[in-house]
Amino acid sequence: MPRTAKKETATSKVATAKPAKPAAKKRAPARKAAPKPVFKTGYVALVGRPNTGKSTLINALLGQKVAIVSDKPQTTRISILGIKTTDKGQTVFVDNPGIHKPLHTLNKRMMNFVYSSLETSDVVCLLIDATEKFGHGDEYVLEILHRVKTPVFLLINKVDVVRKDKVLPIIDHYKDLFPFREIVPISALKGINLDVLEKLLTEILPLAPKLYSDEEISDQSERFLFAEIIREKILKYVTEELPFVTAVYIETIEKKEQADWKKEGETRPVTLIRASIFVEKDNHRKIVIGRHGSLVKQVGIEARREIEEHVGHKVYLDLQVRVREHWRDSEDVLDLIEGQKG
Ligand SMILES: Nc1nc2c(ncn2[C@@H]2O[C@H](COP(=O)(O)OP(=O)(O)OP(=O)(O)O)[C@@H](O)[C@H]2O)c(=O)[nH]1
Ligand SMILES: [Mg+2]
Repeated sequence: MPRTAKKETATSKVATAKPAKPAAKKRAPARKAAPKPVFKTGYVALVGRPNTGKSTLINALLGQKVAIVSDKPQTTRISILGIKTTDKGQTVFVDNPGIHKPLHTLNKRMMNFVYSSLETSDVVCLLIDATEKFGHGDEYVLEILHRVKTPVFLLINKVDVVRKDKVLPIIDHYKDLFPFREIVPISALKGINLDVLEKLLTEILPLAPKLYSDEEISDQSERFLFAEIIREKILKYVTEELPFVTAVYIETIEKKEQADWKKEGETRPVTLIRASIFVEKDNHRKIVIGRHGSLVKQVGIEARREIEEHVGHKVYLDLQVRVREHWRDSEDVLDLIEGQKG
C-alpha cells in the first residue's frame, strides 16, 4: 500500500551500545560512545512526461538554477545532475528528458538518457502533472517503469493550481496501476511538500559515503550551461515546431582583461562568447532572427544578462542563426551539442 505521507522514523539502527563485559577491575564509568553519524547517499532519478516540472523541481530542491525551464515540452535533452550535500547525506538528483515516443535520433538519445538513469538510480521519482488528464502518454511511462526494480515514488506536481478535492482521485487511480513506494502531492514551483519529499528520500537512500565533493553542484560544464541559457531564452519566444528544431552550440569562449574606462590604467575581466543557433530550414532561421533581427536581439540581451550574473562580470555575446538541415538525425551535430556538457 502506498503511503501519502510518513512520519520521520528514528535513524538509530547503527551505533547501539554493545552489552558490557564484566569488568576485571573497578574503572571509572565508561563514557557513552557518541552515536556514529548516519550518512545517506544515492541517486534519485526524476522522470515523467515532458513538461511535468522535473527541471523546476531539481532547481527548487537545490535552491539554485541548474536546469533550464520552459512551458514548451521536451526542453531537457540531456540528463543533468543536481548534487545536494548536507551533514546527513548526499542526494544526487538526476533531471531527465521527458518520456516520449522517439521519432528522431535526437529523441532516441534523449530516451537513452532516461533508460540509463532508471538503471543506475537508487530511487525513481515519477512526476505527473495534476492539471493533465491521464492518457496514452502516461500509460507508456508506466509501461517503462514496470521494467524497473528500484523503488518508485509518485510525485503529483502542480498542486498549487488544482483544487484539493481533485488530488485524491488521482492518488486512487495511480495506486491501482503501480506499486508506488510513496505518493507525495507537491508543487515544485511553490515549494509545497518538498521537505516531506526530501525526508522520505533520505530514509530510503543507502548508507554510503559521499560520491562528490561538497562544492560540486552539477556535472555540467560552464559551456553547456551557457548554451542552455541561450536556448531557454529562445524557447520563451518561439512556438509550434521551432522549440523542437532549435539547438545551441557555443563556438568559443574567450576570457580576457579589458581596459576599464571607469578607472584609468586599470583593467576588468570580460568574457566573449560566440554561439551558433542551429535550425533545420531557412524559414526557421527567418523566424528566429525575427523582424529586423528583433527576436535574436532580445534573446541575446536576456541570455547575456543571465550569463553575466553567473560569471560576475561583463559578457559580450555574439549569436549567429545557422541552418543545419536534419540536424536532429545527424550523429555528428548531436555529438557536438552533447559534447559541450564536458
Ligand atoms: N503551476 C505550476 N507550474 C509548474 C510547476 N512545476 C513546473 N511548472 C511549470 O511547468 C512548465 C514545465 O516545467 P519544466 O520544469 O520545464 O518541466 P520538465 O518536466 O522539466 O519538462 P521537459 O524538460 O520538457 O521534460 C513550466 O512552465 C513550469 O513553470 C508547479 O509546481 N506548479
Ligand atoms: Mg526539463
